[in-house]
Amino acid sequence: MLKNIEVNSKFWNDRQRVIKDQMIPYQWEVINDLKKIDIAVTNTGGDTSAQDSDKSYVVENFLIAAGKKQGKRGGMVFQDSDAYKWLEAAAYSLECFPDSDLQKKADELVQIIADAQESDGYLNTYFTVNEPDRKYQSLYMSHELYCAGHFIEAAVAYFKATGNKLVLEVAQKLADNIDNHFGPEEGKIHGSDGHEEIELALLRLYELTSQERYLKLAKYLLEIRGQDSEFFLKQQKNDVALGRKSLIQGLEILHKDFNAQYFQADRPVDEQVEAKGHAVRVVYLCSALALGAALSGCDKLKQSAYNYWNNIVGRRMYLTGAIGSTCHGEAFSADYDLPNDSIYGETCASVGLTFFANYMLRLNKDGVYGDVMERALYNTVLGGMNLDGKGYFYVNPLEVRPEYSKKNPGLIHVLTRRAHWFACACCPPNLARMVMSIGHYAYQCSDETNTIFADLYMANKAEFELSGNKVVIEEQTSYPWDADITFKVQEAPEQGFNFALRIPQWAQNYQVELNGTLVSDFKIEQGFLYLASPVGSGDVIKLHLDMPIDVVEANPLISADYGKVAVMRGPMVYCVEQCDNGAQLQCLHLGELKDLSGSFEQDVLEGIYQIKAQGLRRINDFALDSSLYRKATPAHYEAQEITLIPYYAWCNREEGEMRVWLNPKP
Ligand code: FUB
Ligand code: ZN
Repeated sequence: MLKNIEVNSKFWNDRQRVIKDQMIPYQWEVINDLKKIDIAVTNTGGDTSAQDSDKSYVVENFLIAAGKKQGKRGGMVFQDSDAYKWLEAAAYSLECFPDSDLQKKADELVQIIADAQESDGYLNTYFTVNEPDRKYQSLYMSHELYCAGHFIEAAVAYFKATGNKLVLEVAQKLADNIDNHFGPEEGKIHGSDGHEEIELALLRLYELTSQERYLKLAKYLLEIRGQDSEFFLKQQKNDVALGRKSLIQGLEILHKDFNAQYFQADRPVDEQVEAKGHAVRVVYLCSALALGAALSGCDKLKQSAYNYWNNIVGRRMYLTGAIGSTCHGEAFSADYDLPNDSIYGETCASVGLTFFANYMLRLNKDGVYGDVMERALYNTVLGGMNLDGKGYFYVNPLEVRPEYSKKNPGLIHVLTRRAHWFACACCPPNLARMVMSIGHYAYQCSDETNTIFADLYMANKAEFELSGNKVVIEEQTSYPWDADITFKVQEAPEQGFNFALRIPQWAQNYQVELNGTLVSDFKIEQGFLYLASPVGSGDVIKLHLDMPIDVVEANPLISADYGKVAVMRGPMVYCVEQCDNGAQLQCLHLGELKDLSGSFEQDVLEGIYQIKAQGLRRINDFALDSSLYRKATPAHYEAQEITLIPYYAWCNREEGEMRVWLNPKP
């Protein structure tokens, strides 16, 4: 296993630093109500519950639940999760950048959370304070296990980073409380939470503690989902009969058309063959299916994970690794329905897709999972934040026109400026925990085959425990800007270890050297290059992947992209912005591949590989203010040099149009 990793990549360190210096302190102030929340006038399009004040109430809610403060609990029913995600991001931040002040704050928060936990292990400020008789009875909307899952994940990370015992005790007591209430036994609840998250968290707790009961419970919660497709409906009807109110302001307690698909609960997971309903829920479920299959060896879980994977990646994913085509229910829609402008593409959903891909890689060493992981990570996940760490996207479009977003209610969820914060603040801390833990995605190991797999390239120094032996590797590279990667084995057991390097699908040409000599003695299997002989202490392995500029097209079944092309280089998707290219970006045409060239520009957008295309712009010879339509007439063009930037860096200069899919040469 990977024991420690020090990420030295400038690319990742730059992003980690802004999260450490901007986002974590900002959110600390928000959750403690040390500052008024600066929420841009936004509509995230899905969750209609509005923050009714500029207070977050997050930490105050725990104090009220603990009886340490008087007052009214505030915020959303799942407001507790903001504290938990902050704690998890802080945990990974402490791993990367030890900081006694931050640790002190986090320790205090752990104590406050512990004080709010009930003696039987139950932990949720809404139900403890407001409706103690309603615990676990409104799981379609309550987010109780969702919040519990976020706490448990945070606890695992915080315990690993700091050794804080209290956090783990609270997590185990909470997991045990859930175990006492959910399960196949008579008298227990035979269902799960409307929003998946607990399943993955229990698996992570199992990995840490080796307590079988957590694996068993995670498996139960995965398998019970959808067994009774009316489980949530029955709870809703019961709430209505008892005259209870909706737990989410603005959402009806009982929708006219109850939709079990929204919760992935219309049928059991092993019968699911399509990604349906709320996208974040789907990928959290999928992550747990994949990790659960890897940990338990269960074939049914494995098959379910594959089914979901094939549908999402084969038919419902954007070029940028965004998922979720509609704002209605923040959801998947239909195969190949991938509109670029009215997209949802929630940042959390791509964080979840990254988790899913990473766990699939653990289940089956196939490089294709690494390709999707990179696609989601380098494009949508990173596009979710400003370069200065002060703004965030919830929705991640591939095409925008600010005026339409402001005036068309169907596009109002698509912001064209990143917001400082959101009433529903799920995305920024999700992104923070992902970026801060990026080192965990660099390698995986197999003790059985004595192999280290390099999955995600980044400069780092990593220590492993492999088959009981210590291995230390230093990796040097400027990836993702080029793909010359050097691994120096600094320590290894005498017999050495097997080394496997992921060859991304975009790398058509590659070569590998061992101690300065080109090697041809390797095999390629499922997207990994396996060196023929074990490597040992002192060995230097150099991998070169060609990273050309590529022009890509979409499957013609995706009507939104039909006839269009996009530009990629390595894992990065490129886009054009109005500030570089003028307005009416739909009139631009790329030239041929040979007309594209690029260079690394340190002074542009904090250092990017920028691409220039010798292209064309259609001349608009429609008389202004006259007609919209006419008989088709041969078009005229003028030459235009087109500037393309990596998608993740868009919207860091002036507000304006942006698009990813472009016209090819006419
Ligand atoms: O419901 C909790 C979180 O809020 C979801 O994961 C997001 O999609 C947002 O709706
Ligand atoms: Zn989110």
